[in-house]
Amino acid sequence: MDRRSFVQAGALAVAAGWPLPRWPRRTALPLARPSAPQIAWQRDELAMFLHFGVNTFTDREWGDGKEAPAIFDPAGLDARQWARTAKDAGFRAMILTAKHHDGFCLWPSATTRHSVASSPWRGGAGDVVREFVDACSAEGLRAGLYLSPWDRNHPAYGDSPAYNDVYAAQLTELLTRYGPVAEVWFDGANGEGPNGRRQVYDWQRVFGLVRRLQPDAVIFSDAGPDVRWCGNERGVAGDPNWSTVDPRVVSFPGQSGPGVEAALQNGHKDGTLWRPAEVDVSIRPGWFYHPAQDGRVRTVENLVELYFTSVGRNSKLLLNVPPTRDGLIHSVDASRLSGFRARRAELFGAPVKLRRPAFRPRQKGGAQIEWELERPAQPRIARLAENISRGQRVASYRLEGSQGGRWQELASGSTIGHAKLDRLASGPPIRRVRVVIEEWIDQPEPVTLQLFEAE
Ligand code: FUL
Repeated sequence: MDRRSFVQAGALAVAAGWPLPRWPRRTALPLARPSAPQIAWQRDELAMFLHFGVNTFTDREWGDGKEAPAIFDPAGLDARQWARTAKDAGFRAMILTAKHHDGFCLWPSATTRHSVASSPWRGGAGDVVREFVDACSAEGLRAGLYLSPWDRNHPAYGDSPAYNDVYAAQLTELLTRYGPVAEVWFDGANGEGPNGRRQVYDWQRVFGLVRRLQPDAVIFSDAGPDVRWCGNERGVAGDPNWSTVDPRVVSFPGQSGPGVEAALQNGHKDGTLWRPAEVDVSIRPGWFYHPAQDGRVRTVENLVELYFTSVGRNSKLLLNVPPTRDGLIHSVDASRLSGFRARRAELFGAPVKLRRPAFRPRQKGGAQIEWELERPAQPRIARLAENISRGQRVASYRLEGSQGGRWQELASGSTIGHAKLDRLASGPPIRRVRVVIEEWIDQPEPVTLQLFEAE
């Protein structure tokens, strides 16, 4: 019997010291659990994506690989400004496009002359990747790198074995020269090579190389293996959002076909592997900086909305903030980010104090945990969390409040995972609150609840 066909109705064991009902494990498969790097990845909650390169100077989104390196000259480049901006806004990691589809390398690579070494920037002696990782470590941020497999410049692209060697060499440079890399980000783009040649990537080799050179890094792609794409670029994780997947459904980056989008969005309730979803979205309409989009930067309220639909849905927000031609984060973007931080502090700064948690199995199956509020309050947001180091278990829940008598529903949902944020229906002040777990997929584990009053 697999976990899908066995929805356990039983009791929920909560904080230590509470009676722990003994449920025999009746599932055939072990429950998937995260690795230590996957837990660290998820705890970051907020990461900043930086799309930067020749497109910044040509005003394009996808370069064709014919750009002259001479155009790359970000005179005022200051990676510390990127890192400070990220850190001040509460971000814990940054990911840089070391090479985008145009093939221009932001570090001096031995595999090509199409790089910063051929540009006028820092007299051809500069290394954006170096400045980026140094800035990350100076500000205590974890560094990640994006290396596009599609390369519209390299002459070997389309000659599969030859280009796979080039790509492996580039990855080796990035993963051996710059210290610890927390995340390696692979998109699945697989455009045509010269004369219509088709490049066949060797993903097993690529993933194996990352494992060998940076064993603590998580590998992101549509097909993980550690972190999966959330299936859209709108900033919205699926609901439900299982961190577990059936690896047979999306088996390589860039795969399309039936079931792929739903698998990326929702994961699989009965998935055998831990592969949580990452939400990548840009603060501007484009991934790269375009002056004409200075008036179209997301508002603070919109960023808060993204927080609810990503972090608040058991995902991680990878928010793209592209540096300008000067090599700086634009002042409009920077002020939206500090507004985002200030608004989160207002919303989540002062949790309502909860006490005397009580666990009760329900007669009709399921379980509930009840808390007393230290004083009557009108919470507007709830944050639920499972201890994901023990897997993801809750499949359906209801949050209810009471003034002392009848219970009223405040919110309901499906998955919880690392974090689930719910906006609550307004009503009279409540004195008690309870989480009713109606469905879960394995032996219950603790869930925690925080309530916030600000709107
Ligand atoms: C995609 C790319 O084609 C876009 O340019 C961007 O880098 C996005 C994050 O990934 O695959």
